[in-house]
Amino acid sequence: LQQEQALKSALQNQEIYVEYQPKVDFSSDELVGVEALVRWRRNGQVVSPAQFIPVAEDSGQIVEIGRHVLRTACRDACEVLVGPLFSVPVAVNVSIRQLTDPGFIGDLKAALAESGLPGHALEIEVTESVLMQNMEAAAEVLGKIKALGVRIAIDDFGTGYSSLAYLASLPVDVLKIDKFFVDAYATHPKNMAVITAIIDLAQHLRLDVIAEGVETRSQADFLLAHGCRCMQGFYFSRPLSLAALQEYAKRMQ
Ligand code: G
Ligand code: G
Ligand code: MN
Ligand code: NA
Repeated sequence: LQQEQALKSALQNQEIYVEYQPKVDFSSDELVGVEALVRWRRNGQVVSPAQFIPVAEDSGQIVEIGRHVLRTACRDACEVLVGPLFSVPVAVNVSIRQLTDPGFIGDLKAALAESGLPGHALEIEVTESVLMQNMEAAAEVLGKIKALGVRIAIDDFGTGYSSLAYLASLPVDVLKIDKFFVDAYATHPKNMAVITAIIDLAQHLRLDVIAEGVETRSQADFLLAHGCRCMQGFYFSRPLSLAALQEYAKRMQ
């Protein structure tokens, strides 16, 4: 309850902000997207979303926080990422509570309309486990998101035991290989097989694929050698402030 109160004033006092982590095509060194990641600066200290998202999820405050992240990300992306010479999508994470909130599609439309961001320049990241928890509701709302031209990525892919038949029926654009497999592929060779299987699956389903949590050159080399060009992780960049992203995007152009 204390955290709940604190989150409430955090929103009012604008302590909730967004950072952006670049997604890179390692074969061409091009910026291909960014992921918006929420942050809470509390008394000068940054609180991890891993700590406060679950609290916000239980209290329902995730809906308001999520709306703030979505609006901020759309506005920032319009400013920094979308132009006549340069256009890459911004990805926003959404939880099950947000996805199944009756106001979600309205919030999405409003965020696009007020920012002027085209639908195809926005991507929604939903974790695989969320989709599996609530298949029917998820399928319905994903269809509505897709109807706005917005892209859909399955986050943390490989950890959620998807039914492949179900997956193939969803209007999904991207699979994000969970960092668990990327971390451990060298020490646990079975994870190599999981990674290459996900890359093959994406190719056969004609989906894009991106690996997350890439921290070393050898991980990047391995992924590229197996047909996964797009990557995200500390090897390329940590999550950045909007100003730092702007600098990063300029250097990559
Ligand atoms: O940014 P960081 O790697 O610390 O994020 C930790 C977790 O919080 C990740 O699972 C990430 O998906 C989640 N997360 C980050 N930003 C958001 C957000 O805006 N909304 C939701 N629902 N989850 C987020
Ligand atoms: O669950 P999700 O995939 O959205 O999690 C994203 C989280 O992963 C963010 O909190 C981000 O800060 C973190 N992250 C991004 N790249 C790396 C990386 O290379 N290594 C580690 N350990 N964490 C990363
Ligand atoms: Mn994500
Ligand atoms: Na992610």
